[in-house]
Amino acid sequence: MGRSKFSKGSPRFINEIKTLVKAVDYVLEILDARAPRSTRNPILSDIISPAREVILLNKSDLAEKKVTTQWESHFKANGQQALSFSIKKAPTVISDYLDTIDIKNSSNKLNRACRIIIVGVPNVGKSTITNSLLNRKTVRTGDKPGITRGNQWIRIKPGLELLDTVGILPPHINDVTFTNLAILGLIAESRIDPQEVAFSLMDKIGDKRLFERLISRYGITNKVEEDPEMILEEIGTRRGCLGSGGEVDLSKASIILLKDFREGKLGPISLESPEEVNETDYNESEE
Ligand SMILES: Nc1nc2c(ncn2[C@@H]2O[C@H](COP(=O)(O)OP(=O)(O)OP(=O)(O)O)[C@@H](O)[C@H]2O)c(=O)[nH]1
Ligand SMILES: [Mg+2]
Repeated sequence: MGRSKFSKGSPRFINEIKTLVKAVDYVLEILDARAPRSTRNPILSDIISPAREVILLNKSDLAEKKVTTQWESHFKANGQQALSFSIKKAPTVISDYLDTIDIKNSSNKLNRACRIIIVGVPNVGKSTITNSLLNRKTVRTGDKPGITRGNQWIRIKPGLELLDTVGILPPHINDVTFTNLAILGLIAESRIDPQEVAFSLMDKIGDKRLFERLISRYGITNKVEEDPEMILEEIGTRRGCLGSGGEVDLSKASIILLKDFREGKLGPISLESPEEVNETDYNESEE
């Protein structure tokens, strides 16, 4: 049923990251707390042992607290080290966490600095986390995928080096993951239809009975009967998204809705929970 979607350009980076991951002492895999399974790279989880990996669920300010807690427990129940946080709200959380790792001891044992690598799909906050560990130097961050263009080693403190990496998507992405990544804005615009993605987001909002958030955000007064298409029409009318013939441009309205979701303007919304997820939806089209 599911399509296999090849993400152009990834294999080169995947191989490079695979090599680096094997050569370092610890791996911090950053996930988006709104969609931890969809933002996890199965290729990496296959090659990293849980003892060397920490799963960091970032952007918890944008996700539903209860669901994020469930994800953290889910990973821990599977024998993985996991921590959820918002680096924006709690900028010291990772440096505090690294203090718990016995860096000095590891670097003495290794006879060189302890090396940590930060990996993850684009835009999950890898560089923001890296910056949180630096005092003066900064690396570039930005609200769109693909900001970091090359891997860079940074000396955090004596005995500790950290590598901020380029965000990569796995080479094969199934339908459920593709939809979640598209809602999060991680799939190239040329590969998606914004209206289709907005409908998928509204399906999720509807399932959580959160339509009233849309109604109040956009000041909708007409009776829209929680109908996604009508809501999109209303957003378009109210935000002046009109086509050349004066008709509402649903594509432009969809882009507004998606941008608002991504920036948290609709309130915290989780796109997937460990309970809801049907593993076969994720696995059936993977190669
Ligand atoms: N709301 C919120 N935004 C965050 C958080 N962490 C990072 N961001 C924002 O997410 C965007 C992407 O952050 P980056 O640090 O550039 O992400 P990255 O993973 O390095 O991205 P690439 O280099 O493109 O792979 C930026 O606009 C950050 O300000 C967070 O905890 N909460
Ligand atoms: Mg980056």
